[in-house]
Amino acid sequence: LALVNELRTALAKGTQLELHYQTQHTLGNGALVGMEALLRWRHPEHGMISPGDFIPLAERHGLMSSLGSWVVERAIAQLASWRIAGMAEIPVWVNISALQLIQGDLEARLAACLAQHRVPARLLGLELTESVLLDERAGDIYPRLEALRALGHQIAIDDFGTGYSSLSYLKRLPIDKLKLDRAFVRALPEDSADAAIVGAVLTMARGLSLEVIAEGVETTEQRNFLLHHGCPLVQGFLFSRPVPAAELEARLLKEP
Ligand code: G
Ligand code: G
Ligand code: MN
Ligand code: NA
Repeated sequence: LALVNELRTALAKGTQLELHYQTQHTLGNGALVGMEALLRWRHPEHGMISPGDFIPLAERHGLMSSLGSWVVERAIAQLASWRIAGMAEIPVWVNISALQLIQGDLEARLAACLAQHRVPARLLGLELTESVLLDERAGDIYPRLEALRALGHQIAIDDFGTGYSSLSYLKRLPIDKLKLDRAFVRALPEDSADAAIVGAVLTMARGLSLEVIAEGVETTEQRNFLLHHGCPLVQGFLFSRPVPAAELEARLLKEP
């Protein structure tokens, strides 16, 4: 209970929360093409707390919607300051929780915040997990995604392959990208079942004109397997860990 009160205070003051950024690359030439914003809580006594630990707490205590808004606003403000500084324009992807979608005013909030900061929506990608997409409390997801894409956002299915989305969903939903969950990447190339699954997902995605980004790529063997099987994009410790914005700025200045 003490921790949740501290989280409430941190949110209100906006001081201990940070977004870290993990880069995303084209597999062929390693070009920087995107980054995922990942929430961090720098607690004065406990050190860095992972969202895996405090997001469930925020959900239980009704803080998730303010936390989600904080993330979106922080990411947009960061994009704005990078734009003003003349950095390369690299899209930032944020994780959207079920609650943010259920609330119903996500589209309006995003549009208002982007307009306020003069940031084009194409620079803010939205990652939704299969369970978020299938959450019936959000209503018919199809027009919601259409509206977000009409604003200019790109949409990715996060942790793809670990949820329950059916293939008919994939055919129907207006999305741009699949983020192949790192569970399928971990044992590549040795695990023949994972190799078969990854190969099949890549083939299917090509047929559906969906981009695939493989998550959790840690070794050159994994990278080579993915390259050989035509995976276009990667994210993982082999390329970069999630880092504070300041650490990324040097690289953004260097990119063409
Ligand atoms: O960065 P890390 O591996 O610690 O993230 C753990 C989990 O927390 C991941 O599933 C990630 O998607 C989730 N996560 C990280 N940042 C956010 C965020 O801003 N919003 C939501 N909803 N989830 C996040
Ligand atoms: O669920 P989501 O995909 O949003 O979670 C992203 C999380 O995955 C981040 O917390 C990040 O720290 C973690 N991650 C990113 N790359 C790697 C990697 O190469 N290996 C491992 N083990 N974790 C990773
Ligand atoms: Mn994600
Ligand atoms: Na994921």
